[in-house]
Amino acid sequence: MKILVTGFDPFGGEKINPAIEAVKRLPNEIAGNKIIKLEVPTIFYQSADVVKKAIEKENPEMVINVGQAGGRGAITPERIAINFQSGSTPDNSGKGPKEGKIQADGLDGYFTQLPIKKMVTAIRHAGIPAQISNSAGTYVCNHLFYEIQYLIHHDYPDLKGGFIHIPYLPSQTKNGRYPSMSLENMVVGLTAAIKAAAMC
Ligand code: PCA
Repeated sequence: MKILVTGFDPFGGEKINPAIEAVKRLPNEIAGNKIIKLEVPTIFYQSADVVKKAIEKENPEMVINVGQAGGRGAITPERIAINFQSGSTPDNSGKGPKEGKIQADGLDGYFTQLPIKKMVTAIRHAGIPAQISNSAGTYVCNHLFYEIQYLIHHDYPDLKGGFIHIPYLPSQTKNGRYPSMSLENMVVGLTAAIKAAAMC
């Protein structure tokens, strides 16, 4: 199977985003599945355009987007993408989102096609904290997750899509005010999650 794995670039004044750092360090093959890695700009609409182009070009069977969720203490596969965007932090274009629906004719929400329970179990078996998340927020991560789900439901019915949020790196914890995870553990956890997803 061909799996497209994407990671966001740094945003919100951070110098680093663990998402792209961890994605870059994934093996090129996981349990016989080819891993295609892609950096995505943290920009509403543009992020989805970049991923859609990669889907057209590579025609993967699965797409997993990875983003940073500062403040979380575990690797968190997301259950649902919601048709709403808002947020006061400007994206990397310097603008905030236009608050409201992402797609006027889209469903209120789309559930991931990925086996998130099995992925959480696999990450934990690898010794890394993990739990299901029921909200990817309303910022660029949920926007991308929703746009890819909308694409799947309209144009790619056989494509499986999902989103994984990861914690801050130790260097980003603002003097220990937030939990963090080492890059090595993120790579181990994501690899276990991808392997579990590909087996279903
Ligand atoms: N996290 C942000 C956007 C980019 C990223 O890595 C989010 O959770 O929306």
